[in-house]
Amino acid sequence: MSSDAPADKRPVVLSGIQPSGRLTIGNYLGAIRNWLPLNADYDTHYMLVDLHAISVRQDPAERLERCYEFIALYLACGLDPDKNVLFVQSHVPAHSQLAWVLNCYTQYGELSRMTQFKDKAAKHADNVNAGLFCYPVLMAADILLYDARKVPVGDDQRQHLELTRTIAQRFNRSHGETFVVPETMTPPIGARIMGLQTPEAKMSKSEDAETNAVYLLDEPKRIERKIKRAVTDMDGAIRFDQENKPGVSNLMSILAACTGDSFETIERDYDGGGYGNFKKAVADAVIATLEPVQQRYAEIRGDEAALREVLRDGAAKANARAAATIERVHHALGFIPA
Ligand code: ATP
Ligand code: LTN
Repeated sequence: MSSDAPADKRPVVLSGIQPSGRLTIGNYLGAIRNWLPLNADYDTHYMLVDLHAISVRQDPAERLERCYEFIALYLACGLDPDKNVLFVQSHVPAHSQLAWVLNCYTQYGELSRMTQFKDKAAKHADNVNAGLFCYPVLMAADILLYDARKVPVGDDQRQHLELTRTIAQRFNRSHGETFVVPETMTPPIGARIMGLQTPEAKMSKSEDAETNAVYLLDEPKRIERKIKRAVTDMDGAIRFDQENKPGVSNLMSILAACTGDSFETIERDYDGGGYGNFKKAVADAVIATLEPVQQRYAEIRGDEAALREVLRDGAAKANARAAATIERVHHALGFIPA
């Protein structure tokens, strides 16, 4: 380990979200909210992965707006910059530097098997760029740069985490212990939120029709309308059964995640009362959960200078740790010290 390794000895947690689309209650209930308590036991790092986001085309003015919006939402959701390192990927050049090195330790065949690549390549057939293909290598660099032990992500990212472990182990075998081999940290049960119109598929921030997702900044009336129109079924029972009643089960998951109630309690309270009554309760719970976030957002988003100050501070901490890793890697590779 380098002599300028940081003083905080707690294990590192690291995660990130791409500034694509708009943050949904899936991102909040499945990711950001679960990040909040981790700083009690871990040295937590949360990023906005803007370098990843350019693998899909987006208007730069729109991207800039999204980046500010996402960072303001991180803060509004309760991520305290005094207790967590909050930063933007492009502010730390070491991500791109390490990604190149790791590209040379990743096989073409391995990247060809990534299901996210196959999905995104099919969706963006006119722009299957090398960045989209090498996306998991940049993600491995994000994680290995900070010696992260735990990476909280949803199921969809498991395959990328496995590849990160493979790359780290391969490098360590060739050059001696250089990287910490990270583990996935899975969110609690019930934190996988499905689409309101397509409850068989996860609610997604960038691919969905407006009515399929509840966005963190949706107004209460809009939230109520979307939940009222959510797909259910014909039998009228409020019962958790993902296979046969995916719509009702998803609404139950949302309600449980917002209120902390168990599925048994929800069934007892709402079964027999009709879907209209149940949906009203779900909408009220979502609105009440988002209200404080929306209020804080309105205060925070207006002050871009303060947001940039937070990011400068986060980048300084991240850069210090990342630079130490790059030095270690370059030494392991036999590069002349700069
Ligand atoms: P995109 O549509 O841009 O691919 P996404 O909505 O799938 O985005 P990501 O940026 O891929 O979001 O994921 C950010 C984090 O939110 C990840 O940890 C992911 O597991 C989590 N997440 C995303 N969607 C959901 C969901 N519907 N339910 C629970 N967690 C989710
Ligand atoms: N690929 C992830 C986002 C991501 C990430 C990371 C998550 C990029 N770098 C590092 C955890 C750790 C996604 O699509 N959700």
